[in-house]
Amino acid sequence: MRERLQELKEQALAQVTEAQDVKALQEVRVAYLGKKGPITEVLRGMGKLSAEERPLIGQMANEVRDEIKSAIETKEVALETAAVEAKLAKESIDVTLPGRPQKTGARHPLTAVVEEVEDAFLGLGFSVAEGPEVETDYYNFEALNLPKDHPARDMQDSFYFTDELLLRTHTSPVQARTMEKFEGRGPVKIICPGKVFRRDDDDATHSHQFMQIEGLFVDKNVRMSDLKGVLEAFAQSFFGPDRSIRLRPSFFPFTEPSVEVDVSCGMCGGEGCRVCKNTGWIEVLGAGMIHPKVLEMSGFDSKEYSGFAFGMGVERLAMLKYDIDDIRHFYTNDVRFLAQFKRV
Ligand code: 2U9
Repeated sequence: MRERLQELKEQALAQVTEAQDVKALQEVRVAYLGKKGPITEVLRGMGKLSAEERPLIGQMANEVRDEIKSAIETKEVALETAAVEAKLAKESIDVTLPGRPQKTGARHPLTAVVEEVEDAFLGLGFSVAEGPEVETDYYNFEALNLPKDHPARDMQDSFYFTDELLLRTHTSPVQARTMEKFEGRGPVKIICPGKVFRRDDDDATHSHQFMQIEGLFVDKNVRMSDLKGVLEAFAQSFFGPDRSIRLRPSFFPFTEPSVEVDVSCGMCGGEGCRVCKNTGWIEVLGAGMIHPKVLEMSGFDSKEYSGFAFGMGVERLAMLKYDIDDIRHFYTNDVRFLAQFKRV
């Protein structure tokens, strides 16, 4: 029986040494130490032994079992450690390698310009207001003193859905809607950026969809000098502190008096060059004192309140600021164009 136990021990330990994975070890465990294994069998057969031999064989069987068990455990730990080490080696990262550059996007130049204009006006106490792109005839035209026979109301010039609904042709209806909400009590001091739509053939300077920023300030005692001060502060914030503005008479149905606002040319400093067509000035805005009829239609008493309003095209601002020669660049999404507006 001693020889049998010795033989079992050697066989088991040899198999433990050979085992390449935990599964093989498990098989050795079951084969030698399991309930139906040879060592259990030896222990069961001890009844047939003499009284002297029984404790000796019993002790030996226990020792063999413990030795096999401990060999399995030691090997198990070794296999697990080896597995972890192999995994770590496979997944190791060389932190000294140069990183892979990630491609980042950039704000669209029109978004960047809208945000710059917003910053300038927020600094002057204005808030940003928004409204629907699909408008009613009333807010788009009627409330702005655009008479029924005005060319802007021509079916050929606007995108109509029905007689009453169209894509807004300017952001002015947002201002009319906002004034209405104030129920005749000022001040109202807002700018309204957004997309507008006009039936135009697209070319280098025209687009059937473009962006506008309009604004107004309604309160008691608002004067033309307030208009000039605000627009000069805006021009200097957006184009640079060395710029000045000038006003020229104009006409809009929603303002009286109305003006065109020119900004001094940044290229030649007012001397005259190709950018300003030798005039020293560049036209950038339209503005004026809000027509009393428009104030009244939006619920303000024109004897008590007055206000100024202004409007500008965002693409034109961007084209002037970044020397872009074709409005279609903003809408064709060529990354070679867009990537130039990345902030570093
Ligand atoms: C209300 C009252 C008055 C908005 C104004 C302009 C002058 C103007 C154009 C400039 C270039 C639009 O993008 S553009 O074609 N805009 O010249 N806009 S005053 O006046 C308003 C608006 C709303 C209730």
